[in-house]
Amino acid sequence: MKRKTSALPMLLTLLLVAFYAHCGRETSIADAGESRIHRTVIMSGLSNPWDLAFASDGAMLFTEKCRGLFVRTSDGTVRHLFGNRGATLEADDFFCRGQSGMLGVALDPAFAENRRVFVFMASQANRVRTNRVVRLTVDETYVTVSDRMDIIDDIPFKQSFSRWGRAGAHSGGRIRFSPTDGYLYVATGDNHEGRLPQDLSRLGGKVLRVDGDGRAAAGNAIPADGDPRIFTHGHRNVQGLAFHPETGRPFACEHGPAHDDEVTPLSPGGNGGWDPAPLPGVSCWHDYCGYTSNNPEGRPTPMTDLNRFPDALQPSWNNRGDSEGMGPCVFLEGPHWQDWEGRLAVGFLRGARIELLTLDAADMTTEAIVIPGLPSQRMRSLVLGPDGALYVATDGGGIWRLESI
Ligand SMILES: [Ca+2]
Repeated sequence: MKRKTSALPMLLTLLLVAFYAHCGRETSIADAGESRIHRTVIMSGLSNPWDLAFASDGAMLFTEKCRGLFVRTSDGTVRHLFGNRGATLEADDFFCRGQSGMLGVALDPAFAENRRVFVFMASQANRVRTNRVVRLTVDETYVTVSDRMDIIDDIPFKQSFSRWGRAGAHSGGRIRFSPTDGYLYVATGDNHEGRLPQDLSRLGGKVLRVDGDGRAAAGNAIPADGDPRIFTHGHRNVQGLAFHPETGRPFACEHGPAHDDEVTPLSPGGNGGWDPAPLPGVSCWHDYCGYTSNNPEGRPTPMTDLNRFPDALQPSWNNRGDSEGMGPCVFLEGPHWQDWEGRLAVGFLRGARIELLTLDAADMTTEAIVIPGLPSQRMRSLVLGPDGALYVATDGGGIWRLESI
């Protein structure tokens, strides 16, 4: 896209980059006359950090995919709260495989009073492994963890290797509380199983909406024979959940196959229009057409099939012709973001960047820009901190703080 440029801001940018390069781990980048970003490395050397959540006391909780849940308290102390051996509360059933493990983390909206933490994790408690949403209680000093309750224990997990990839693929895993309705939204994936996204009796390929006990939210608008916890269906592998700062509307940010990563505004009962099952006359390995074609015409299986599902949820944005591993997303809130306030920040894995989308009143994207000057990393988690800064977890093992200056 075109960006306003002139010699002076470009020169200032170069000077700032040169200045901060001498300051060690911090860099500061100007977007050619737009908002500026100052980056600080908060933590480094982590093992696949997957998600973050902040408490109002300054504590940062984070997950590592193959180790579990951790906290970094306001004095900088790091504790392993939940997961593998050595954690304050060990979970014998926890394991990591492929894309799955300890993924999303969210704090109860009333965390300051009830101390409840929620995580999304792979579990082998039963013969058929599943993904679960687990609720924990952490004391005020972050020393004890208790009261494990598995509020959702039946999110499908890909059991074994197939032509399409390893066990544990396409689990979704982001969890977020809506600041508007107070419910917990849970993103799940299609497990490389063709019939899962359109199957309203099972929880894969969906966005779920439940209360803190795992019960279906009121108003989920699913047919009587469907699972009442389902908020939207027909998804491939939702990796990001965000809530519009003015309307509260939930948005899903989703991996495409070889094409069409999508950002989709959601509505109760909505169908995302992904159906990787073979249509009559078509055959696909393991009955999964997610990387090929589900239709006799040979068109790639669409991320949003408006021919078959004319009422499907319309994506706000997609990167037609490519998939770059869209991951997390969050709206930038607060006047300190200047002209970036209200934009949707979207992180990419293979694409290794963060884009900012501008939405119109109908939630459609009118402009996308890249935050310039950030290191090229797989962006795994984006969260706004209580200080209004944007925190980023990368597959490279770092957690960054980005502030507008
Ligand atoms: Ca879709």
